[in-house]
Amino acid sequence: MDAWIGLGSNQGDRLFYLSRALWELSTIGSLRLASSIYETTPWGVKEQPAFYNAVVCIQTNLEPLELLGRLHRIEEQAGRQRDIPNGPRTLDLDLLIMGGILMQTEFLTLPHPRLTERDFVLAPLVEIAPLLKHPEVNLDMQTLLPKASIKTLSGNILGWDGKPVERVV
Ligand code: PH2
Ligand code: MG
Ligand code: MG
Repeated sequence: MDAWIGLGSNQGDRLFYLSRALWELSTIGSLRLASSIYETTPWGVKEQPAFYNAVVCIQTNLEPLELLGRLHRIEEQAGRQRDIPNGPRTLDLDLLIMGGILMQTEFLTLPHPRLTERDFVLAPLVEIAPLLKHPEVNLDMQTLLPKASIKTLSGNILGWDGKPVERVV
């Protein structure tokens, strides 16, 4: 099943944390797609450093809660502290969409409940999967991005080598 995962970092060496997470994710499933890295202004808690955000797709046979556990372990390895909600973090891995699964539990909601609002998730998704349908609202990513209420894109886009790339989403 295809699992779409959002990556974020705004503490320490952001490129290092994202790159190591990309590697770790490639050991969990087979890596199918990875977006560029978007520098974004923080949403939620404003007084914190800018984020690097990206989205990747891996194919995996894991169940959603198993995959979530693996993501948490990778976050912990990156020294992630869970203290301030929406506050600074070395690494955040969010399970966004898994196949067509709709689920709502104490531990995990799929698709991610704030996915449709956040341009820092939708812009990288539009880059790699413009026609991917949100399994609940049934609209594709390129349709959802212009409607996003949370606007954080700074215009700076990097490749995984850390060098700027030009891409219009
Ligand atoms: N993540 C948050 C809170 N705010 N802002 C940006 N720009 N990017 C994020 O990934 C982000 C955020 C909570 O996970
Ligand atoms: Mg998270
Ligand atoms: Mg998050």
